Amino acid sequence: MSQIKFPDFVSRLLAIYFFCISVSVFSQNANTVSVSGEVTTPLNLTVQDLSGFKQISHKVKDRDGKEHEFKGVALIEVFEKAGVTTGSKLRGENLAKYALIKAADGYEVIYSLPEIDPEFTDQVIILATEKDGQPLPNGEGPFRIITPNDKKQARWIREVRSIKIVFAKD
Ligand SMILES: Nc1nc2c(c(=O)[nH]1)N[C@H]1C(S)=C(S)[C@@H](COP(=O)(O)O)O[C@H]1N2
Ligand SMILES: [Mo]
Repeated sequence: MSQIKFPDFVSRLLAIYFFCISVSVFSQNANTVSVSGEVTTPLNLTVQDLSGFKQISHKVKDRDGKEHEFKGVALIEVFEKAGVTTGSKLRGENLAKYALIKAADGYEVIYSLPEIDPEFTDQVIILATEKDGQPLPNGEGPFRIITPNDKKQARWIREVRSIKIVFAKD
């Protein structure tokens, strides 16, 4: 009896083991946004983590002129949590830093830090997690950048996976 059941038990255990590994490998990146580079505290945030931040909404028109309400957190708050040079530290050489934002489809955009910092601008760029009261759908979320003052939507990067703070080098 046990001679027959033992290999069965082992193969089931292996199947569960590899299932768990693949779930963690494939879902971790899709469900989190990482903040890395020139930061004191690298972050890996879930939608759940961001729900603990102050929520900000922007009513904006999309590329087709249709109005949507996006909700999420101010990018500056995320940067402060990660220890990016913001506020009074955003001077001197730190003014040559930028945020490189990458999406699941390989699309990339950059923002300079003063575009994000409230000591330089009144625009509040958000890392949105909701659109019209719903979580962002597949292909758009779970995270999307919304830049209300940009006249083109090209930097409203969908499916954000990572944000890296980088020193511009020449
Ligand atoms: N990840 C990702 N985000 C993206 C793009 C893209 O190709 N990939 N295109 C951008 C461009 S050029 C525009 S105009 C808007 C279009 O947003 P929409 O699909 O919500 O209309 O998404 C922006 N965000
Ligand atoms: Mo576009």
